[in-house]
Amino acid sequence: MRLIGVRGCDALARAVPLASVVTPIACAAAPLEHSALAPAGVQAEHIVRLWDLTLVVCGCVFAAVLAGVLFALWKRRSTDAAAPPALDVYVQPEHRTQRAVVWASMLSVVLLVALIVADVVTDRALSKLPDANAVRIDLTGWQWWWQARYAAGPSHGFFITANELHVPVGRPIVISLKAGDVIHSFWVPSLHGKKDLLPGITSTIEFRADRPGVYDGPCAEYCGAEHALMALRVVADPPDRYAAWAAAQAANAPQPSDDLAVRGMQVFERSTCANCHMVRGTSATGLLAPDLTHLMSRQTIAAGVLPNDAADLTRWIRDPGAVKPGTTMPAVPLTTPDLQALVAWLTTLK
Ligand code: HEC
Ligand SMILES: [Cu+2]
Repeated sequence: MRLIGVRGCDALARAVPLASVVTPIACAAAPLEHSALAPAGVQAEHIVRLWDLTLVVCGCVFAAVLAGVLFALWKRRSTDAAAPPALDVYVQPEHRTQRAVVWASMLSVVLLVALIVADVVTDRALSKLPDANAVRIDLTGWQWWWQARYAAGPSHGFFITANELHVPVGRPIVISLKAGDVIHSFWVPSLHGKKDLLPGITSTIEFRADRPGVYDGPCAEYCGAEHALMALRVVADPPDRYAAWAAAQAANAPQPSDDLAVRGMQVFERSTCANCHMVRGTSATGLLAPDLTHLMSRQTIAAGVLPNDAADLTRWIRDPGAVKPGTTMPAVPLTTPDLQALVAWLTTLK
């Protein structure tokens, strides 16, 4: 049973005007998938099977109850309203009705127990994903963005990125979830159910993407004013593409070649940007904000709020609070030529 297919961009933008603001890039590139009913991995499949079973059982019970009510109403209407009420039922109990109630109650219990069993079986299946050869990622939720640290792999070193996870198709992914400030919730419905990120506690979630795609994961626990502007994206790539992406992420930022970009890098290094942001290969080593070493490899900035291009980078840096009121990134006073140079350099961070 698949009630909703893969979410079409145009249809989505029409149905939810805000979504077109929050996920502007999705429509230009691969469509963003966001449906627990169209699973893209084994964990989401277990969950959709449980959902299908629950829907069928509850649907049948609902239909049966409705049929019973309609039958009773119809029977009531067909009796003669003028006739005196039959009081003998109070003397001689209605054995047929009693039996029907007992059977219906027993059936309800059996169906509820069956659903509980299905629930437990699903839970056990979810915990059985083998984690040999897993990709390990530490994900921290911050108000209002996601920081992802990838453990070093056989072909690449440790690296940090933000808001966009890449994962290889067919390999288990083990994510340690932490909250930097308040409670957030990881929820990529095409791949798995929800898991909260709790301050002071590390939880884990394991899943596997079984087909390539771009999966949408809005923060699923109210975490403050910009909770709705805290999108995570999981890009599932074929293994070779993933390997190339990871190797590129682990490399240092390219050295700027033209004068404008060199000047932009100097502006970044000597202004407050470098206190919060890290760009490996420069003197900027801040860890309070998204790692910008390979900024341009991401499709969006500010956790899915703006497309990642020169115009929107300029708009963001000039006044982050206008785009995302309450964000901890301040508007850093810069002259227009400095800002232009800065953006020119940022766009070289491929
Ligand atoms: C006080 C710390 C702080 C300072 C200073 C700061 N930023 Fe940020 N920056 C942040 C935070 C936090 C975010 C994430 C905001 C969000 O997505 O909600 C961010 C996001 C960004 C992004 C988007 C990154 C992404 O992948 O989404 C860019 C680009 C950026 N900052 C550039 C700059 C530049 C350039 C400067 C200096 C002019 C600067 N920042 C100064 C904290 C800071
Ligand atoms: Cu959140």
